[in-house]
Amino acid sequence: MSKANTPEDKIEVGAGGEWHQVASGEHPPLTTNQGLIIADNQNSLKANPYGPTLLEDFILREKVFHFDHERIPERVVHARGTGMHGYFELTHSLAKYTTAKILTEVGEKTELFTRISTVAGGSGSVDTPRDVRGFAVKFYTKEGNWDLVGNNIPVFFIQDAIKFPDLIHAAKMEPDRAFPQAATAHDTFWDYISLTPEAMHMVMWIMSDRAIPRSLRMIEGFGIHSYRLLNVAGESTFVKFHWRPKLGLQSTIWDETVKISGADQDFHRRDMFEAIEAGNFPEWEFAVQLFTAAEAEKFPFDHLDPTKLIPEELVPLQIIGRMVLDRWPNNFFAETEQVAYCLSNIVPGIDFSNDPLLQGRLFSYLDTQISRLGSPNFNQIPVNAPKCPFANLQRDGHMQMAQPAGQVNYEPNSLSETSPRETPKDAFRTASVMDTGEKGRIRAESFADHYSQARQFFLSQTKYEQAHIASAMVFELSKCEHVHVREAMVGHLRHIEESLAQRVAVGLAMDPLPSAPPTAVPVLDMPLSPATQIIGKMKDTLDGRALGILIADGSDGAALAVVKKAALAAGASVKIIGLKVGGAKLADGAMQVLDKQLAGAPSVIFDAVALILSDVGAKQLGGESAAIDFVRDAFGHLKAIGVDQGGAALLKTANVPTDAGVIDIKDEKAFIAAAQTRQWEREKSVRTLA
Ligand code: HDD
Repeated sequence: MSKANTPEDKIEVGAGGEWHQVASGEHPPLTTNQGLIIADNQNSLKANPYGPTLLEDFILREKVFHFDHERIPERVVHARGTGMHGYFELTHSLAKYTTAKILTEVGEKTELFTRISTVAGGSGSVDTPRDVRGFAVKFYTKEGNWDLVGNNIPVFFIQDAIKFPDLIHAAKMEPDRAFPQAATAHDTFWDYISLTPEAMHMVMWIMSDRAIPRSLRMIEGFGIHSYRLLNVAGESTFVKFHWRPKLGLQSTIWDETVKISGADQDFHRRDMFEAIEAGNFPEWEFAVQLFTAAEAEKFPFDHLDPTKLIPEELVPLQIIGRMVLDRWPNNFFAETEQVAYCLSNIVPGIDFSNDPLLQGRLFSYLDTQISRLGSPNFNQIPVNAPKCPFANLQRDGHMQMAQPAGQVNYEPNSLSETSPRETPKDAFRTASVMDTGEKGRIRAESFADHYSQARQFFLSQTKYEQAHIASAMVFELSKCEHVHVREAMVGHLRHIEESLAQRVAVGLAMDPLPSAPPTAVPVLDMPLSPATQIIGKMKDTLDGRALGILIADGSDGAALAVVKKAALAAGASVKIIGLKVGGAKLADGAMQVLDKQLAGAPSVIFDAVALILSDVGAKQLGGESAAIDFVRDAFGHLKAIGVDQGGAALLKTANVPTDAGVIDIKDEKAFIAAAQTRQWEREKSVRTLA
């Protein structure tokens, strides 16, 4: 709950059919749903002190009845999500291209609700599996709600919506055994993918560190499909939408993210909550790629194929606005769970393209809300209701909240002076596009190239990122029990890049290399696109990052204060960790209260660590496996480690070597500089890659 949003001295109560606020201390009486005041909320009505509970107890029955029905079906995909309120502000007008007010009224702030999610896991699954992140934004514009429902990856697995149910069945837990939860590392997923060559570009992205983000505040978002913008003259321009995080991109290391999943199941949700609570509102730039149909003709790929992206180097991004997330929802269920994104929520001046995946999605999202929310009136739920006027003659249905008055519920009519009418002015228009051709279950020939952009992506990565892709493939395929599935995947990799296939084959002890499947068209060497890197888009900063300082009895309080101050000044959040949360006795005898107990605060939840320890403290921690893991993992996950003499002694006990990323905290500036990035050069010394 954001402090700015809900004053702590107010709570909401329902009365007279409405929820309203009362001052704290007032304690409104607890009532039934009918308003009957309840005297005893602890004891059910019994025949006598030892006797049976009476069926007559309607207060008990009402309470338990409601509880029994509290859950609704979770989303079939993207069940685990974190939602935030915020606003969009336009900084550059696209009036030349569109009539949409949200894209033309510079300086205008539009309220929005954003939900960021994982895809495969259930609603209670961990925040940090290797997975795509959904990135859905509902803009409450003056002209109706506009839902932009994208992901943190700019391409998708499949080219046609008819394949989606199979893709998701294969990716989610296997139906006979009901595991693995929230993981693609299993046979059915890779079996399906190996038989779906169009997925190969997406495979490169999900095997990259994009699928293991450090924070939801440090991911990009993409609308993926081409949409159309329509201007006053009715001319249309194609557009792709992008979100770019102000904090830069940042990912984790695979071993680290596996351990984060154990240390803090809610790692991403908590990170977002704490940032908003602290007033560090996450922000994204909103950018567009604009291109005409004639320009699209010249692309060496079809932009209507959702397994392709338009490299930023080919069509540069134009930044036109920003999104700020500044308010945590008051109630998770009411808002984050009940928010219903529909791709069909669009505003005048924006229109769809013929992308076959987008066309299928237009049906699915509206349809699924009936299963989830149980009624076609889901649009009346506050988080889904538009904030502009709306009026129509749709009526009735389960859980109808509106009570329209009058005789007329049809159009046209001659009986009402006030009933809503068709209005061409400011209305939604569809782009006038000529579409002719032969009907059939067909895939365009221009969709046939499945490998060139996968190759372009792989070759555009830094050597570190390439190594991570190879290692991720080895990890995932090692979890496949069917050897022919592993072989089929390595066969595909040969089309993407032979050296990648070789690396993965070595990692799987697969010899000889399996043959590559036939391709419909030759694989092209496309110009590299460094904009697809994470490392290229990382920011050397502690802004939004966390420093963990490990101390014990006897630690130097002055040194602690200096490091903490420097880290805070650099924008980090700082947590002090030790054996007992109540405190540690510093060298000068003062008690230092701790933020976290060591057992619950392994180094994986921090971006950099400092070890400020006396010789006695180092000895004491040297006997604690949690402390040994703390420093070994910090080193293994390429983090900067600040040490004093005791800290260095603990490293020695843990057999952790020193290198350029292990820094004497006396030079706090050097430590802070190193803490702003990962020690990539260290990686080859700590693990075999691929
Ligand atoms: Fe989807 C949810 C993103 C293809 C069917 N999808 C959903 C959400 C996101 C995406 C972010 C969660 C929304 C929320 O937070 O409530 N989906 C995508 C992207 C796709 C995509 C970026 C490809 C470019 N999806 C896709 C296809 C279909 C669906 C092809 C069906 C044919 N998606 C759904 C769904 C969900 C959904 C079943 C589940 C819950 C919901 O819609 O509201 O309708």
